[in-house]
Amino acid sequence: MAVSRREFMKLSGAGAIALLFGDQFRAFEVLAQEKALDTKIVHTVCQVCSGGCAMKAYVREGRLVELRGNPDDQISRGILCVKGISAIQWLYDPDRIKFPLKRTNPEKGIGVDPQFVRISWDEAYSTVAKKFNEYREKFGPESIAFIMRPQGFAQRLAKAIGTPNYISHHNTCYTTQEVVWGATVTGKGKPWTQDYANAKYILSFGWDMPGKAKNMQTQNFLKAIDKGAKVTVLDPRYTPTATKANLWIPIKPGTDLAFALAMINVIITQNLYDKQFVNDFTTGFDEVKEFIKPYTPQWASKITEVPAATIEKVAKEFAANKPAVIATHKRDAAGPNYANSWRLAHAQVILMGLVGTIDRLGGHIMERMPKFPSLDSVFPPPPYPKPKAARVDGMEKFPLLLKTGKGSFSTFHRAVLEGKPYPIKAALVRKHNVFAFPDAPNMVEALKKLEFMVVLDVHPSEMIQLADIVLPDHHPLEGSAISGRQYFGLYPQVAIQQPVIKPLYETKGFRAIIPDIGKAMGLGDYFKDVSPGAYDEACLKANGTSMEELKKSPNGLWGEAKPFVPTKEFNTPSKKIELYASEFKKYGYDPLPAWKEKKAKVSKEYPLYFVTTRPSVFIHSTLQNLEYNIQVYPENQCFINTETAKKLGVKNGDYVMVESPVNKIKVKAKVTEGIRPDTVCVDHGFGHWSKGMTKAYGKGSNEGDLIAAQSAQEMLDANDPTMSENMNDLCVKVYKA
Ligand SMILES: Nc1nc2c(c(=O)[nH]1)N[C@H]1C(S)=C(S)[C@@H](COP(=O)(O)OP(=O)(O)OC[C@H]3O[C@@H](n4cnc5c(=O)[nH]c(N)nc54)[C@H](O)[C@@H]3O)O[C@H]1N2
Ligand SMILES: Nc1nc2c(c(=O)[nH]1)N[C@H]1C(S)=C(S)[C@@H](COP(=O)(O)OP(=O)(O)OC[C@H]3O[C@@H](n4cnc5c(=O)[nH]c(N)nc54)[C@H](O)[C@@H]3O)O[C@H]1N2
Ligand code: SF4
Ligand SMILES: [Mo]
Repeated sequence: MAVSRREFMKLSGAGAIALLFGDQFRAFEVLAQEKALDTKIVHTVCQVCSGGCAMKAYVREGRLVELRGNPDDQISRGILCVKGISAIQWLYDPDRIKFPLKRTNPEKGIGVDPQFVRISWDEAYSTVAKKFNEYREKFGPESIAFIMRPQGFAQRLAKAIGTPNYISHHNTCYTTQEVVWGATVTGKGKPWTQDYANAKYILSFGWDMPGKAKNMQTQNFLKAIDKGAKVTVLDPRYTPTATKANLWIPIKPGTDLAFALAMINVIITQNLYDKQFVNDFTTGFDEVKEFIKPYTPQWASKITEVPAATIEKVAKEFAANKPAVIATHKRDAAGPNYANSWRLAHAQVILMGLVGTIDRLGGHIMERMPKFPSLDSVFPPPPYPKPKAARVDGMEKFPLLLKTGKGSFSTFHRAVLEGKPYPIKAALVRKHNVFAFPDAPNMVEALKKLEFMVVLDVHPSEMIQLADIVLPDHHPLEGSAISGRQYFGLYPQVAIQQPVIKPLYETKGFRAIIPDIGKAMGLGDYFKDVSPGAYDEACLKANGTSMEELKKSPNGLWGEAKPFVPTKEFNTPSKKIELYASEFKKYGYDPLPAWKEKKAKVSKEYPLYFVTTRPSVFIHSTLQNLEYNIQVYPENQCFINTETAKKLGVKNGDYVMVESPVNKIKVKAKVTEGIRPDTVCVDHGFGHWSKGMTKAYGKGSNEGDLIAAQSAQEMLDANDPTMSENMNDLCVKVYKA
């Protein structure tokens, strides 16, 4: 960028304040308005986070100058968050990967220069094909792992190769919730539509989407507050969400389950539940009634350190203020953080079942998305070879998770390091950086052990530094797709994602790259006629529209608003919300969320609880390389209570060591009243060591280095169906660096 942030702020003017730190980015708006006449508007979809906000891109003389929310979109409603607006800087970041690259330095590791040289796409494809085919023949197809989000085109390639090893990050993210909602309500996963705007009472067990600038959730939350909703937040930290709450309860980490169980106890014993809803739409009430007897507020008070009267008050308010909702997204206390988190997710379903706000306005809504056919139904493949081996990560032993096709992480890198049950030789990686894995240093060791690694990325990430072949993906603003409004779907609506400018470099779209690799490997039969355009067209056709119609749409959207009709049947074996989960029972898990403690306890050696969060201006380890974002939040911090800091002789701004049983990191201390004295918090996403990321390099540390990687056996012993990585279930010590 040619102008400094200060100049940009001046340019943007005092009145142009946008959502959460958006002001400095709003300078683009001024530029756009100056020459409004020359400006072309392209409708597309934000892909910075999974939110999928539809947006309008303002393009002048071939250059993108401004991004705004699309006002007709259910999700963005005309507003983008700070991360979405940052996509402009990301698109034009000179550090981007510009063409395919080949590693010439056989040595790999942190601080080792890969000595990449530019190659053609043809050379890249033929090298990948030759190597993958070699490993397939010599060590079996299972020796090739895919590390990427589940995606139809890539899943087809994995199946055509015959490898069962399709690994994704989700058991650090949302599989806890996914499995529990699947078993008790939806038959598939967690619904991502929440009608917070119409809720009268919002209860958060660590939910803090306003702190993450999650657009649609934050907008709806703020609307509810404007309409007078009451908000109660349980979080060991004083979060941005807590600043808006009527009541903030700095709960002891990992004890929310006790709080939730006691709420169920109060609501049932005091007859406060919605009898009609419970009767018509749930099963298992009698079992819950019996099960919940010992879990009184007095009992929970001892565990949570919250007065029994407060627990009782929250329970009564939750039952009395209809509709009441438990705000939850992915990694809050019901996410993959503690050994008991999946039980908390279940207790939350029970609580919302008792007050009747599942698939009702003001509550969690099973999204009314357009139904897109699977790739295999549009382009029936020749028979796939049967995988000859079980997955290396042991996921078959977790059948409810296996059904979701998502996970698993730590068990993967342990398997690679140990070479058991068989060696993994090669990997194809996309949209995953090394910091996503718990115990990242050992993940790096595992990846170093691979003989051949292909990475698709936009930025020269740490994963890229370990690659043998680098394939440059289009930046999301250069790509094409259709989006089904998964993150807020009150009615079926499709948004078009299209290139806002011509690709700047020699990049290709991911869905075009995958069939090309398949064809180069001699697996062309699986990719006959398979193209992103043809597939998108089939998805639109299935919904009664076409690409031509969508392209002609004046707002880039298809689908009329429809009145909300509440569901009468849920997708469980009984067709009801299963408070007592028959699916859990069937697979040998607790059918009711009996109290279990979190795993790690504070000790003399590790006297502090550890929690994580992430700043609003980044998405995980992405966006740190943007000049303005990194200026707003230059490095991650260890949030520590004033009293605790004093005892440790730590002042605000000092560097401290945070040490866990597996590792230690150095971070800046942020001394604050806004956290429990027995807890510290370090934000995620920092510690970039790739020199290609010139602006992010060397800033902060990776908090995940402190987190132990579990084995499949440890996960089995915990009898947790979700393979949770228990990302906050550890204790640490802190001392001056
Ligand atoms: N800006 C930004 N937005 C993002 C992302 C991003 O990286 N940056 N990532 C996106 C993705 S993929 C995800 S999964 C989400 C993640 O966002 P969140 O789901 O908010 O997860 P975290 O940021 O890990 O924050 C966890 C919260 O749980 C609290 N917590 C920890 N332990 C306990 C406990 O025992 N009890 C209670 N009550 N609270 C506890 C922490 O204090 C913290 O507030 O955000 C999404 N949005
Ligand atoms: N320690 C710790 N670990 C965590 C978490 C935590 O809080 N703490 N959070 C967990 C959670 S919730 C999640 S969702 C995961 C996220 O983990 P990741 O999905 O790995 O997130 P990032 O670290 O942002 O890395 C994403 C990579 O994909 C690249 N990328 C982004 N967009 C594109 C694209 O369109 N195409 C291609 N080819 N590449 C792209 C980025 O440049 C970056 O290198 O991390 C998990 N791991
Ligand atoms: S919430 Fe922000 S980053 Fe996510 S899709 Fe919407 S605008 Fe983009
Ligand atoms: Mo996530």
